[in-house]
Amino acid sequence: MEKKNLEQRIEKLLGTRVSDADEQQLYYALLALVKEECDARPANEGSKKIYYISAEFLIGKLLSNNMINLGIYDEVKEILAKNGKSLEAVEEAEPEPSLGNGGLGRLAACFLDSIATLGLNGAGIGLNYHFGLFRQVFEENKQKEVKDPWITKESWLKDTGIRFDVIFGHFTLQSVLYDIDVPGYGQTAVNKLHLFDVNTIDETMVEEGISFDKGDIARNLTLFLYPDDSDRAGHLLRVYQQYFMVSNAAQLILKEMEDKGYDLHRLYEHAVVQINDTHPSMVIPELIRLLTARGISMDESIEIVSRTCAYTNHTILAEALEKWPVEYLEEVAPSIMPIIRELDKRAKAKYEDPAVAVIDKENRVHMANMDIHYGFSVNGVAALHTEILKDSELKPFYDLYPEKFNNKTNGITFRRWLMHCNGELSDYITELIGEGWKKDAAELEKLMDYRGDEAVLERMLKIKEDNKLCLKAYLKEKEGIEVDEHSIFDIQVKRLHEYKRQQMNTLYIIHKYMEIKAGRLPKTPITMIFGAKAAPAYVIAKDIIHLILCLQELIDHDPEVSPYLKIVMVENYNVTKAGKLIPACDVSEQISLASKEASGTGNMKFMLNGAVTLGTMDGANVEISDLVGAENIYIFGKSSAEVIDLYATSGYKAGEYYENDAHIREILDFIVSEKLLSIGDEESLKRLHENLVNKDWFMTLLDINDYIEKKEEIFAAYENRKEWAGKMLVNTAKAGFFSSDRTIAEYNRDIWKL
Ligand code: 26Q
Repeated sequence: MEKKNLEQRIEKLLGTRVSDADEQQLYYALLALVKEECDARPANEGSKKIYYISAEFLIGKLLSNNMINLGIYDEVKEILAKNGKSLEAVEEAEPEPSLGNGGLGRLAACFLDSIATLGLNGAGIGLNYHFGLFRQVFEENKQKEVKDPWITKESWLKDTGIRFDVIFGHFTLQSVLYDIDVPGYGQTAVNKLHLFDVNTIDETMVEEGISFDKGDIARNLTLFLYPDDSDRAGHLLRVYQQYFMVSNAAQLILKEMEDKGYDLHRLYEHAVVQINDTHPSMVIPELIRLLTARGISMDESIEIVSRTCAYTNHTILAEALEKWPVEYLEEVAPSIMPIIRELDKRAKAKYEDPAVAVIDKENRVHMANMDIHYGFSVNGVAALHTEILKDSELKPFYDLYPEKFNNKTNGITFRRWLMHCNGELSDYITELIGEGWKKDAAELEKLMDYRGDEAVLERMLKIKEDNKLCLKAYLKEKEGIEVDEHSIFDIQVKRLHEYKRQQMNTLYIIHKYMEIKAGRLPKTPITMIFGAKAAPAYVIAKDIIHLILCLQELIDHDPEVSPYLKIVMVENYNVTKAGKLIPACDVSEQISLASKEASGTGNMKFMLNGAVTLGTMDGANVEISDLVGAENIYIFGKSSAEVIDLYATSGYKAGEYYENDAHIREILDFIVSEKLLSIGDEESLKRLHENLVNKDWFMTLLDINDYIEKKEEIFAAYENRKEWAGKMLVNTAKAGFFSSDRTIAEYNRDIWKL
């Protein structure tokens, strides 16, 4: 970009002087500038293209990241500053697109950034949800869901003019394709995120909160991401969304292939489809359908598609492995049902084991099973996760197709999760080791040379303190919450799920509260920060949020405890808030029940920003632990092998821990104590207490004592500031492995072969 013209270009787009414009005007002008700049750049080319299909792309705000990638961020910041404006204030004007739930969606967004940054010919394909995930508000210490519109008159969306028909059982809808540009860091070419929508969508049909008529598909199809799925209408709507997404994807892919004049008999030489969890799995039968409709035989079509599609598994939780009743598919997508039956017939003819059937005895289609038989690659998202898939969860498949299985440990884009969210640390790293790490994250290892350098360690501590001050100001402004920047910032932010065990962290807080009440005070005050949304129909998850909020209120009003312990539950945790919280963190809570967190990616973001992990040997924590060494991480709890064994033998009984351990009993009973019942909702607190004592499916009590002990240990370690700074430095230095550039390079080397 013509550098000296930048200010003039912005003023032309503004129609006024920068100094005279407000933040909203500046946002729109910069949005237009970035879009113009992307338009002027070529697309990545190549004889083969990766199509990353995903029901979620949790892209977050794009302005600053796109400017970083285009190389104009610093200059725009300066231009604004010169005119008395701050880029941070302009960022506030951008609405955040919440087009994902959590890890899987955010991973897809990081991958798009890295695919573009590596200059690979690729595109994302998904849906243009008008409201995305709900916005969370707290009322009476409970989560309430409200819609979260993000599409304003001017936005990142560009109408491509491309339209396809999608034929459902009872009607046909026409799609509208919007594109969002994806510039890579330091690249001239730009990729696309393709988001399909329907032109009949009706935003006015949303009633109270996030409820709407689930039956009116033409008007509701792309209103929300995964609406409440507690009933049949909700399930059907999800299947409608999925088929709409993949039918459009398949039509777009074949159109691009035909436009280029490629021979569809050799589709796999020019296209590779990555199926992000099972949500896009119907792309397999849909592609087969379209190929047979073009005159290619069924045998050959199956062969072609099987050589084109690859599947990524993100979870071993049974409830997340999709199995759709044949009856639903008959209603939504009758044209692919004969193909799914054919795929099932062929699989059954080859393999008798009912565990690998595509259609099971209850007449449900197992999406993952279809993906594994009719795809050429199956990958897990962290080393441990892939081993668990091979050894237990997908063992029957591993026995059939060992060559298809591979691991791709997740990663994160350092452009957003360091350069943008933690400018001070980024600049300091550059001062120490040069610019190279921005293109090759492995170079962060060079920081290891400074482990014994007191001045460097001091500076690391100073930067952390500055970031804590920034967060303090942000929380004060946004949530009206006052925190002590001299306290330890202990943070657990992620979706609320029992397996992630926010409840265990909460039980620790009760423990600490009782300690303080008994006069045993922490050396340094502790601030426990949470951020988490619960699925609207997930009752126990909402009960846990309620407990955290009630404890927050209790402690805030207790002058004996509040100087030493503070709970902050941030409202509506999202990508933007993650960017503010992560740089300020001292202790990163990664405490899932071993074997249950496929990878985690928040753990990587915290580590990169110099937080020390308190975690179980689960997901990517295992790899973090290997990288930083035992002195620089705090690991506790039972191993995945022990946990898997406990499930297999039904060997865990929460009630026994409750009966036999007086301290555990005391902590748990506090949930239904007079003190809490006078603040909170009796039904909710009693239900949670009862669940923990009698069910506790994710084994909180199994690890609680170990956890309390380790947490005391990590807090004690914090007191030795110099040693702590050394741990921070090692964590940042070793985080290079978790760059999504590395992950994408591996996908390309082993799977996509572009
Ligand atoms: C499936 C069927 C019906 C309804 C909903 C779903 C559904 C929706 C979303 C199932 C799964 C998801 C999202 C899963 C997810 O985010 N998994 C996370 O993926 C990350 C990226 O690989 C990992 O780091 C996390 O460990 C994993 O939990």
